[in-house]
Amino acid sequence: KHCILIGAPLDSGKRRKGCLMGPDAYRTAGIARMIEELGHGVEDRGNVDPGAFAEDPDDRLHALDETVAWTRALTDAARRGAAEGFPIFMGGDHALSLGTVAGVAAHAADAGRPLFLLWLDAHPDYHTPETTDSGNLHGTPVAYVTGRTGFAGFPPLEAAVPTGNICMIGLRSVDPAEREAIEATDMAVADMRSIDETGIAAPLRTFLERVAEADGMLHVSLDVDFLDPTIAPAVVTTVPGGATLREAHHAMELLHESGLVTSLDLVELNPFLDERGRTASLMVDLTASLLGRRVFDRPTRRSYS
Ligand code: DIR
Ligand code: MN
Ligand code: MN
Ligand code: MN
Repeated sequence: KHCILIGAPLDSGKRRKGCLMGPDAYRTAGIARMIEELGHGVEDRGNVDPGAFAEDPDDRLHALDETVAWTRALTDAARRGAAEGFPIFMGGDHALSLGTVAGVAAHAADAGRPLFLLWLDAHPDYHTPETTDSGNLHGTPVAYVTGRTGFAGFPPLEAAVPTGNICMIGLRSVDPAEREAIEATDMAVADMRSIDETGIAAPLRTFLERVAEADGMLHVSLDVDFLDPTIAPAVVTTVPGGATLREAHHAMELLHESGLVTSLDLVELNPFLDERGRTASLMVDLTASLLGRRVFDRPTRRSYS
């Protein structure tokens, strides 16, 4: 595998700052060295530049113009990255997926293959700019990439991801408008209650079988708040009752074994809130499992330097 690290220090998807420090936290935690040690190629393309954008006028939608600029730049970077290797987008908050998923979907369309999307998150991020109460655009990427209306000002989608190609795992904070919209779709959804009942492997295996049957490409979007806050405290939107360390590694190992994953987002890490880099290191460890590291019963505070 040729891994392409792409930094996306986007911090405009919500009001609390700090995600701009994410890409350098992953670098400091040794993400490139880890990838090399697993026997893959790795190239760090540095950080994407969003270009010029207007100041936030403090409207109902927070930092709209800035987020649109990032979406444009990241769509391009993702489309190119997906054509050239296995892109790993180091965030940055979840608004970065407006661009990364749009770009990867455009590449999949170029390649004549369907794109599937695995959303590992406490939240479905299925608001449109019209339904969001918070005005925080990090709550909207899944609506954008599936082609929902209400995204005036955003670049038109090259290729939409069908809702039937999406699986969400880890949900436990869903706003009423999102719930209603999701229930009207054929999206596969495993909330924490269903993980309690079936374990995390069951819904993931079912989804991976569908991806394999369709010869699909698979983008994984991993939000730090998918994880329980006791193991991953460095995120502003912590929600209790998240995935455990073992559930998360198990999911990553199943993804590796499937051989289906073609791109990855690491989002919502806020290193300013971290305890000695433990959340950054955990995200790097999970990426390692996704890329083929097998043994995970090890101390989480490990150094790659
Ligand atoms: C919430 C938060 N649904 C909103 N979304 C988050 O602001 O619309 N996603 N935190 O990860
Ligand atoms: Mn604002
Ligand atoms: Mn999210
Ligand atoms: Mn979330």
